[in-house]
Amino acid sequence: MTLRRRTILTAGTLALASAMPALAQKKIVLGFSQIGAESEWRTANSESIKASAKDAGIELKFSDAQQKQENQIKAIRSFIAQKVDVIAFSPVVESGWGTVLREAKAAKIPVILSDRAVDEKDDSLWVSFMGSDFVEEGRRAGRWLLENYKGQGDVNIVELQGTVGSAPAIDRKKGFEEIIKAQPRFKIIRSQTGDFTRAKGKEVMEAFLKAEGKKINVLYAHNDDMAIGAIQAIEEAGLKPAKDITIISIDAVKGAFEAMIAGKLNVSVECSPLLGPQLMQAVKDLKAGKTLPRRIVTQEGVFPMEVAAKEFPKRKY
Ligand code: GYE
Repeated sequence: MTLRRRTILTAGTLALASAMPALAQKKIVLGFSQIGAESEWRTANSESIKASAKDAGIELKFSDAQQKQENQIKAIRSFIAQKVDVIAFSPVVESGWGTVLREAKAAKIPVILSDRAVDEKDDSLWVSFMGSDFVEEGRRAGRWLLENYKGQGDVNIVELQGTVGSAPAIDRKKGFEEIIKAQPRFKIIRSQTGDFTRAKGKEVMEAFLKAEGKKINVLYAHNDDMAIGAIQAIEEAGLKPAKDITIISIDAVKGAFEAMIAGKLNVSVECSPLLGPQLMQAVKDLKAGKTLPRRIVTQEGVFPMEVAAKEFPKRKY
């Protein structure tokens, strides 16, 4: 009796062991469609995703859309054709995703939204959305301004918006306006897109300065890169950034910390691009049959100029 059981056990163990290499070889495949490389934030986000896929042993198919929605749609279709296990993407704009998301759903491939949201009524088209609360970031920028602005009288604000139609541009504007409307002396006198890039941020700030000159008291930029471009424009116009014009931006990338330490940027509201580890965890959880939370919100802070030098060595992006 004892002997027989031992024999059976051994045979079972052997069968399991021979199946192991085949199981171990079958890696989870994740297709990720990235927006592009428009900002320091985006570069850090891509690096985070690539590094954490490697750490997690997930096979990553990474596609860069060069900021074009049509390229993202093509990438997603190719992931469907390749039968990847999971698709994740950061939608450049909010609208226009219904058709391709229905194709993924029909192919039974789960979709995770990373960083930015879509504007689609049918929320069964994605399993989870992970990323920042952009409306709250806009509110934080607005609150900092109301609490810290020293001057008297009317406050003329110029706004550099992110990519037209993108979730962070829409929401950061909304959250900021919601807060500043409590004090009517704070007025947005000009608002235009700088497409989240340094070059456009500089170009549009030059136009603002030409049109409004010394009337401008505050610049609110939807990301650090545009603020950094604008700082150049302000200096070239013979004005002192962060002194003649108070500058508020979002992301808190290293470039912003350098600008704050140099006394040229007043505050940056944090938006973390380090979404890779939580994305890989979510992919693994999905494959293990778990249900993901519908919304995973990133925890973030606000960094004014006064703390920049102390915080800088701790920054990871
Ligand atoms: O703030 C900006 C980037 O979607 C949160 O995109 C992201 C934004 C980020 O280009 O720098």
